[in-house]
Amino acid sequence: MSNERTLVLIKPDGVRRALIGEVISRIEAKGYSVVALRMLSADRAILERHYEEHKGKPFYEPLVEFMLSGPIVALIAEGNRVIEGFRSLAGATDPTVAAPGTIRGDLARDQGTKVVQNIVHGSDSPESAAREIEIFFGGK
Ligand code: IDP
Ligand code: MG
Repeated sequence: MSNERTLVLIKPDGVRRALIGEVISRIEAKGYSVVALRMLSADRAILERHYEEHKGKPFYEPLVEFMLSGPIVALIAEGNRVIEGFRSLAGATDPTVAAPGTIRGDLARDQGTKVVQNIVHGSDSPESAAREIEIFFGGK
């Protein structure tokens, strides 16, 4: 469907490194539309909801702490197959092996931290997208 939507987060490492424009440029250059955008300092409650599938994993607490370490940008990107398409733009979770040409492959590397710092989050399914868009853009 042409109005498919995904939730993208520019994580604190991306904001600190002044890559907001770079990430948004890649989304727009690919042809997707940015239909909502906000910058925020997430609180623990919002991050626990967002990352609930990872609760109990060894990187969960470092992940939440990392996401609390500075402001983030949340945006909704829209377009046909944007969920899959943004995951493709983002590249593999591990930036060391993420393909060159992807956001993570071009702009991130292993920093030796407990949690992988990889610039962006993108929803992984229509169900995740709906749930995550509600968390960051619902009800206010
Ligand atoms: P994704 O962001 O590519 O969808 P997920 O498996 O959903 O990857 O993990 C969420 C985030 O948790 C990742 O983007 C990364 O920051 C971190 N992460 C995932 N797996 C590991 C790991 O094995 N070690 C350290 N951090 C990880
Ligand atoms: Mg994920």
